[in-house]
Amino acid sequence: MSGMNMGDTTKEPAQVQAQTATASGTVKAVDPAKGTVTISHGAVPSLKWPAMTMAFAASQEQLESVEVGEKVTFEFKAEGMNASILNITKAE
Ligand SMILES: [Cu+2]
Repeated sequence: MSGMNMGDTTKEPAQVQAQTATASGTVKAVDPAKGTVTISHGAVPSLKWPAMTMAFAASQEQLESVEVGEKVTFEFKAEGMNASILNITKAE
C-alpha cells in the first residue's frame, strides 16, 4: 500500500507530478523489445483517466509474468500519460 505524500510540498509549479494508481484490465500486447505491455484498462478515477487501451513501460520480468488475453490488476506510476508498471498480477 502506498501512502499519501502529504509532506511533499516542494514548489515545482510547471512540473508534472508522478502519481501512483491501481487499475485492472486485459493484456492486449506484450512487447519485450520496447519494454511495454499494452493493457485495455478500466477508468482510473484518481487520475481522471477514462477507460482506454494504452502501453505501459514494464520490466522484462513483469512482461514475462503476463500473457495476451489475461485479466490483470496492476499498480503503476504515471507522469502525465507516461506510465510504468510497478507491479502486475493476474486477476482471478
Ligand atoms: Cu490509460
